[in-house]
Amino acid sequence: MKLYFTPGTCALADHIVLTWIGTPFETQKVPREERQQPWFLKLNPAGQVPVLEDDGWLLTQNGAILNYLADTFPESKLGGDGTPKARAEINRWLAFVNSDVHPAFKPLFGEANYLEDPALIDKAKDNARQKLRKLFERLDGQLAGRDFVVGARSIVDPYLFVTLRWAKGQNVDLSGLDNLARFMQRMNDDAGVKKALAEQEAA
Ligand SMILES: N[C@@H](CCC(=O)N[C@@H](CS)C(=O)NCC(=O)O)C(=O)O
Repeated sequence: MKLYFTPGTCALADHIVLTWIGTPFETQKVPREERQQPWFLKLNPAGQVPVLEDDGWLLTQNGAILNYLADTFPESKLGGDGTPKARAEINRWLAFVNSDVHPAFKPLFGEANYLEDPALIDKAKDNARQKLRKLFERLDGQLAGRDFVVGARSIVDPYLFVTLRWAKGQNVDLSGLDNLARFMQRMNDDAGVKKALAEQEAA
């Protein structure tokens, strides 16, 4: 398997999951400016990471990639304990992170620049921060009494970890969200997380 990634992006979630699984895999860094180059657009016409290549087969969309990894390596239990309900809980929170939390960052990552007016852009960014605060409050509530989002470690946790790193970098107010703070610490202390981060930094 080969993972195409840009350091610090949502592809870090897949990098951590592959590391947790312990299967051999290759990585290829795709610098930000290369994502619109023809060679990369052949892999993903959307010009986005992550892309996973498995025996010449290309898979895009983070939710699909994370589920594919969980299904390919069921012994990892990162897709639950095999029951439909456990998997549905994982997919409920994976969708929350992938479809609600992740896109809410877009104004902070330049999507509001078309407004051209710096005051309006700042307004859009502040609005995004407020929306994100509410989304993270829900995740903080879900983490009450749980070490990981659904209790046991799963494919959701690395994705949430990535978005928390972005939140810190973009000054989203996470004050008082103690369950999230404990989760972040647990992830930062994790050997697999440290390994994936170090590999991305060195790439
Ligand atoms: N819906 C896609 C979104 C992926 C995505 O937004 N990737 C970002 C990095 S976190 C990216 O490559 N952005 C570059 C771009 O959109 O041009 C997925 O879930 O995989």
